[in-house]
Amino acid sequence: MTREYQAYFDVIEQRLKVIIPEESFDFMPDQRPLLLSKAMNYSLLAGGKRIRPVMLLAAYNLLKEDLERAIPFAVALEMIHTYSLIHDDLPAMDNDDYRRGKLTNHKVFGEANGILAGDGLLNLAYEQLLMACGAMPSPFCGMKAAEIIAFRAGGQGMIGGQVADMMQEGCEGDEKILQYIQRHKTAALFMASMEAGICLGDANEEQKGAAKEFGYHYGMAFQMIDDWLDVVGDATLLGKSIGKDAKQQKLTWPSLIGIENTKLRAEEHVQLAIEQMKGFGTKGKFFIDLAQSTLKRVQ
Ligand code: GRG
Repeated sequence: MTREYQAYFDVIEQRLKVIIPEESFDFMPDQRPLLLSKAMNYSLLAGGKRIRPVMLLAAYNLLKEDLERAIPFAVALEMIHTYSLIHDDLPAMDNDDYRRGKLTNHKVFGEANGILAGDGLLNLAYEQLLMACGAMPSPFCGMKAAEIIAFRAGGQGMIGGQVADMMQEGCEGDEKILQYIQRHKTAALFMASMEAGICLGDANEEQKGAAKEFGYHYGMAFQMIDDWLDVVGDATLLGKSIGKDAKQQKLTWPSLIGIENTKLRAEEHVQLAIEQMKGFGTKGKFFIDLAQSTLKRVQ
């Protein structure tokens, strides 16, 4: 973790730790039951890398210095990501026992509470976004950033990618289908990080386009490396089970083009991501290092 990444990471952690207080509010009006707060915090505070919110803050910092304005958007994005992991791990989806090095949410709290903890995080994310927009002197850019996050997380984004991924299990796929799945299931939230962050920084159209493309190429490389690690990674180091893609007959890059070509393709996406940072001068270095670091996981 670079010093800059650590600084963004700390800001996110501090905010996430206090957002869902674990007090005994059972049966008090307008309060969450303690069980729900615990289930939401269990996954939210389970030690994620916080890449998406870090990217959102760093994208904002490409253009603006203060961070405060962007923090609620970053926090909301991490909540959406965490809800998607909780739901993805459910028996009806990927049926996983471990996530972030711990038992999955439904393994600890039961399936129904797992679903509801995910729902709770998703709703809290939108509450945060709306509150942040409401507090802005001129909310237009906040509303645009919130719209981007909603779009990329929704049916034309992450949820669509997840549905396509499940539709494809056990079927013979091709590159077009796999591109669709990974652009939406994985890259969409990275695109949201970059687009929302830069939008909050009052970017021009060219800057918005470059940030979006960075998110896309970074996300594609990220998922390719994830697929690669699912074949040859170490479950203890990754904090999750491996070999699941093959067992579930998932359409992945290693299954379609082979393990070596997957790595080469990831390298191409990293290169394309880095090129997007040309217009940002020395400020783009954070993202260049970030893109290069994805490949270090397979070296
Ligand atoms: C349930 C709507 C819905 C969507 C699920 C996120 C997702 C879509 C599925 C999770 C499984 C998966 C392989 C997703 C691809 C993205 C990915 C590798 C997520 C893990 O992200 P990291 O590595 O995790 O950033 P941490 O724990 O560090 O946050």
